[in-house]
Amino acid sequence: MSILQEIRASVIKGDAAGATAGVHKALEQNIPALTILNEALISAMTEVGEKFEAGEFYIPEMLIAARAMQNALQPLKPLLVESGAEPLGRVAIGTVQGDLHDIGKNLVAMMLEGAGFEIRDLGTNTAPATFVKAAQDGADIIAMSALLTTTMPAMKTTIEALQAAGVRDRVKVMIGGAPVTQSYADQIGADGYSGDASSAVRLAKRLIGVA
Ligand code: B1M
Repeated sequence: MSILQEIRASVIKGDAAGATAGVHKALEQNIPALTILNEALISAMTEVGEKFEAGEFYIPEMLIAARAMQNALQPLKPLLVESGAEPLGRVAIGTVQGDLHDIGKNLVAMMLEGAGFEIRDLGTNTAPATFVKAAQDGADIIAMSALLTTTMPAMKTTIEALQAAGVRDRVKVMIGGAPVTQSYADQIGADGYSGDASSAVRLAKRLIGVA
């Protein structure tokens, strides 16, 4: 079994120590951090989701796999987040109200930080009022993540709350997460959508006019 397959298997079975040790080993073998992230860690979570859908995994298995992934991300973080000079802009990022998924949101935050943005992480289950407050406090971009079809509407509610508070024109709004699409972004009046953490960086730069 290759080291990437080993890491993948460790995450799926929720072996945090094994997954983290595997990442260290892969780095020693000079495997790029992004390859480890995409081909071992994210790929493992995709399989965990498939197993959940097939009724082979339940919530506890998803939780321990998520914990293994979060642990295994730690040695990659310094490589994905290279410190920039002046911040390009301020991003307030959160998972929307009702939604507790944070791995994708954390990855997007990490990559944006690596690209030179200043990040304010609002966490999960973020109320529209919390996004509004972040906009009032000077965020340039409001970034919302949703993993559930049932929580996507909170993105619309948040944009409406920004409008109601009179700060919608002061910020750019970007959205993402597995069920989110460009057409949903257009429908709710977001300024942009991206499907993964790398394109989120390109989008954020475009939104504030630095790319
Ligand atoms: Co949940 N869950 N979960 N879960 N979970 C999904 C999302 C699901 C697809 C599983 C499945 O059925 N196949 C399904 C959603 C179905 C749907 O709505 N269509 C689901 C469900 C149903 C649920 C519960 C309702 C289960 C229940 O209670 N019956 C429950 C809801 C809890 C809640 O939030 N209120 C629930 C709970 C959980 C756990 C807590 C156990 C755990 C989360 C732990 C954690 O995050 N700390 C969990 C997990 C782990 C998953 C899966 C398996 C993995 C998610 C993940 O981390 N993916 C997931 C299945 C799947 O996604 N394949 C599933 C890896 C991550 C890197 O990808 O988050 O997509 P992702 O992020 C990507 C892109 O989407 C994008 O970039 C990231 C990096 O490339 N992106 C953005 C994300 N945010 C972005 C923002 C941007 C731009 C890009 O701009 C701002």
